[in-house]
Amino acid sequence: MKLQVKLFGLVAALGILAACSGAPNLSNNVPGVPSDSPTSFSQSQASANKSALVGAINQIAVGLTGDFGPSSASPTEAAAALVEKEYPTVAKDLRRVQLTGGSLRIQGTANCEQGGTVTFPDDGDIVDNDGDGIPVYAEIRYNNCKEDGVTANGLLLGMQDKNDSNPAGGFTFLIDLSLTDGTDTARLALGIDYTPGAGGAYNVRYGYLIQENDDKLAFGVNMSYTPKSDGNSDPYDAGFVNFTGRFVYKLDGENYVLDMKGENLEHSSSCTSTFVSGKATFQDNAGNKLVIQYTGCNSYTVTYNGNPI
Ligand SMILES: [Ca+2]
Ligand SMILES: [Ca+2]
Repeated sequence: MKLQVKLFGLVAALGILAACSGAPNLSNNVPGVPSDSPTSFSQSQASANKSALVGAINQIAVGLTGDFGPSSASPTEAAAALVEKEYPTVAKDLRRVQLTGGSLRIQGTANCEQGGTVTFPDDGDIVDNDGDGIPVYAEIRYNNCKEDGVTANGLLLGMQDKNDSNPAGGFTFLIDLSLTDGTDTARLALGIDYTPGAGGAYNVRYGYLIQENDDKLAFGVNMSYTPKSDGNSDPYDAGFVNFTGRFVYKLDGENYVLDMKGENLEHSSSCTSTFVSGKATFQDNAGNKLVIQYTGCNSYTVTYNGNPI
């Protein structure tokens, strides 16, 4: 399974897992569909912002290929890469607090350079009863950890098996960090709540939230994946994605909130950058629609109320 392989790689790279009594339910903290109310979205706004919206949909297609990012050894690097284009300051802060591979071997508690701690798992506490590689609960947590003038709190990484007696029981993955740098404050949350179904189908609640001072970028979907009936035994080389969700963009004076819908977006493992058919729709509070219609790998049209933009 691509998603699980991806997360396996992440955890293997870290080389550690933890168990924790009284573990929180990570699923509750996964950023879901944002609650912000949709706003108006004019044709000129659509033209000016279409690349960000196309990028958000293409990012889902890229995620299905199993690539978490160019530097999947580090969850903060993966998160930084995800927000690099829209949110360079947050990306920079994430990299500044990023731990080195060496220090990740430390178990227990480590002191941060300028105060505070990072709590790490203890190998001896790992619990994975169903042997699927997803621990019943694991986390790496910043506790007022100060490095390079940035103070970090929260989860650098959390993982949870939703049913540790069933390898097909699903899992949750969460990054949830608060960063402060002088008077600047930022929060980054990135989560995946995965529930497998029959025959390789699955449902995912996926979302991220990036806030810095008054700026906010948020994206959340409830998504289903259905394998394509292509005659082979691999459910993940081809399939269809459907979702509903919302996109929030409040950055650099630009401000819009749109409902999102994905319909029969076709994933093909031979295309690692976009969907190859199907459509995604962004709709404002007055029914105006920006539609991305995929016609092949790296081939799509973008329209606003039916007119190409
Ligand atoms: Ca497990
Ligand atoms: Ca197949």
